[in-house]
Amino acid sequence: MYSPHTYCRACGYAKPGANGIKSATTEKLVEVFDLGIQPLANDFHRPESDSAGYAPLKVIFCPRCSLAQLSVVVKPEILYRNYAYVTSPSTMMKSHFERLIHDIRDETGGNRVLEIGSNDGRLLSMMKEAGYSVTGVDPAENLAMEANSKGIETKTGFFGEELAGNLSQYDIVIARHVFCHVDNWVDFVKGLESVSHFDTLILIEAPYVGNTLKHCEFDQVYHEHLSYLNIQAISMLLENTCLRIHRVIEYPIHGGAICIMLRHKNCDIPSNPIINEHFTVQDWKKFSLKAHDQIGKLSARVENLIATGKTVAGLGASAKSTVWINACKFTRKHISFIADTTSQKQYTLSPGSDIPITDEGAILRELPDYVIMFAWNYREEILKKFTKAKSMGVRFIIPVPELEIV
Ligand code: DWN
Repeated sequence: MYSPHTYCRACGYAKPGANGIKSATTEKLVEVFDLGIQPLANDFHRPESDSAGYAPLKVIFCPRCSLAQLSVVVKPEILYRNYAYVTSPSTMMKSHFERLIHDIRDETGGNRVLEIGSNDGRLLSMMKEAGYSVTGVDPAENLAMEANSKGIETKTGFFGEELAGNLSQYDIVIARHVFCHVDNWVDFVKGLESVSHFDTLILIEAPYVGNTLKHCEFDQVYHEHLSYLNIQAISMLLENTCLRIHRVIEYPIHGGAICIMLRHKNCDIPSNPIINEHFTVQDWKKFSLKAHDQIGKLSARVENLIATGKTVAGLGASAKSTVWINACKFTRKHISFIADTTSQKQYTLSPGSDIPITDEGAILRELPDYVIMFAWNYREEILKKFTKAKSMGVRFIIPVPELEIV
């Protein structure tokens, strides 16, 4: 189900035989954060079917390029062949896509778009409406079928050099929240080189490790997220390729993401100044202490609420919710249900627990005393949506960046 990951996928640190080190290297990646053996964050399954399994959830740190990465790689077929996460239909996501398309237009007049990890085609549908010619690639058969049924041409498969060889070249290549899910970055970048020409704009968007550390967003650590993106690691990864970092933009989506724009080295459009960053083992050790403190705080708060006869539910069966629930060892005794808009998650169980996922209407039907907002990254939109429930006494527990009750 999973294999060990022992050397840096960006700069090759600790890779035996790399950089002329003939014998087994004495270099070692540093363990910085450990949540123990955990279920797969998106393994929402019906009570009668088996779970996909469990794997160690541990972050290791590269002292050369500062890339934080997981100590194991779960087989991608297990994680993505039938994927439960669909791009959010939220207003916040729509606004983000409008901003992204605006920033792309600012950079290039190109029209042919390839999106890698295109999910159900939500972004590509918007770009098609804006006049772009669009193609998607996604390994999830269920999502590719959904996108194709909406008229968004989507190829099923894992992007890399081989799959890229069957594609043409594009003016714009987008990889949103997929690059950090990939184990073999060298192969992925070879694929990017193959589908791009000297004038192509490439966009890699991912949660930024600076925000993960700053706001202690430890619930972003799960088996899909093999790496926690920093710029220095990308810079070192690209050294022996025909690509360079062109511009970095920060976006508020998903708890604070960055979009690293790449261009070909022989493209004469000048690069923009890059964010200065420096992450250390100490930053991660501090993060780990804070994360375990946050876990203790939410766990104690919920235990206290149920001990005093209060009812607690959840909102947002996100991958992040799975991390919280298993780290706090919550069961149905603590959280009676989690409400979610995603149809394929409803009437399943939260991975690793007996907590049922149901539809959002349950909040108004059951009127729990408290609701843990596991989709805290959509805080404002959710609080607006549940104004009526709040007026009827429901209070929201927001766990990130600090435990807060509103
Ligand atoms: O990288 C990834 C990010 C981009 O998305 C993937 N590996 C998995 C996924 O992570 P996530 O599941 O934590 O993403 P979200 O978008 O934070 O999940 C939000 C969940 O909350 C969804 O299941 C939808 C649900 N939701 C809801 O029920 N009511 C969301 C909103 C805004 C709502 O009003």
